Amino acid sequence: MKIDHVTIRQLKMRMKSPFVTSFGSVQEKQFLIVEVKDANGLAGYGEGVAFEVPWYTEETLKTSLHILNDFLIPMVLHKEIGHPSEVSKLFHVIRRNNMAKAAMETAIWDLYAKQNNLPLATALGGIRQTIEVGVSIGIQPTNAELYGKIEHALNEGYKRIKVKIKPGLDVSLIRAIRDRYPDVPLMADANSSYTLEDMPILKELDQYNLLMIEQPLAADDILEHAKLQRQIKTPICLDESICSYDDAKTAIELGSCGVINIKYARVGGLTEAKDIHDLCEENNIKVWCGGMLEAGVGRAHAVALTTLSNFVLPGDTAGSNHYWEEDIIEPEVKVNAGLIHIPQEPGIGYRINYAALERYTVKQYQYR
Ligand code: OSB
Ligand code: MG
Repeated sequence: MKIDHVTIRQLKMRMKSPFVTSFGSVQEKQFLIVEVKDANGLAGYGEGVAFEVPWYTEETLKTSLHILNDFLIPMVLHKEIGHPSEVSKLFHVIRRNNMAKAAMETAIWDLYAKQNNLPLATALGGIRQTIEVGVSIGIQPTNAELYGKIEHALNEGYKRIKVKIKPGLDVSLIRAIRDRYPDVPLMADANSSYTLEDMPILKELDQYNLLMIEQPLAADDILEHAKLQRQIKTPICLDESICSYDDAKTAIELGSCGVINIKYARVGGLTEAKDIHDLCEENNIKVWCGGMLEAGVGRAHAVALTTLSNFVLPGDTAGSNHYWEEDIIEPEVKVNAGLIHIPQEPGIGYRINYAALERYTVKQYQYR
């Protein structure tokens, strides 16, 4: 396949409410949509999900634009690409910058699937017609507001609740939630806010029957997570620590986790995500699909990825209406009784809502 034309759009969309974690808050979200077109005008889409501030990983919206503009686009424009799985190898000469890479790599996967008249899920080797979905609830100003969000999510049918914790907002919060909802499938995400010094607090969480605790320690603490996992019963799920297949291999060998949250954007694209998925499957490590507060294009890629066989736990792929008044795809991603039905149309399976896309675009760059 050959790419004849690339368009990068920078979008600004306002979320229904701010999303707050241990590292910061987002409501006005700026992100990128990459469009790749072949000579026939067929288009594939990817989303660049880096935030404006480098708190989750070192990338930002601006570094993504720089890496795409100066390095990644020249590597693919007018070049012969055999298969989308070759793109991540091509990008190996550029270190890290995984979200920029994923924005381009996923767009190429979408185009490839459309050229071959296949749903992306099928092109990736997916086996599911429906996927199970949970929600991730950010830190709330009050417990009453948190309960309101939990109840809303449960009424909508979401299959598990993830809440954010941080030092000072942990044991008492989880205890309060457990008292109110004794049987809800519940997990906590610390977004790297603890150290091994906090072992007593993390041990105390063991009594609340959490499905897992996500990323308690720093991103580069793979060894420390192994030490922690030996001391606590609750399975550790790694998020920020796993940026590549090699990270996953190290974590598995050291016994740093029982679960991995796979985000294709954090690992550089769908091919690397699939490789990590396969490695986990061989090693009996369960995986689920994480989210980056994506709009529809990014969500669609996450939904397709989740159809692979070892995505056995509900993911963070909440429906479009969870975050947005209006999404940039049609139909929007819909969650019914906690399930998303996988679209059967070629590629990501959702059409672009061009009117909405244009309305949210604040900058646009063309490459021919
Ligand atoms: O840690 O999983 C995380 C959002 C932004 C950055 C990091 C994380 C999250 C989420 C939200 O938890 C997941 C989503 O619904 O997209
Ligand atoms: Mg996380």
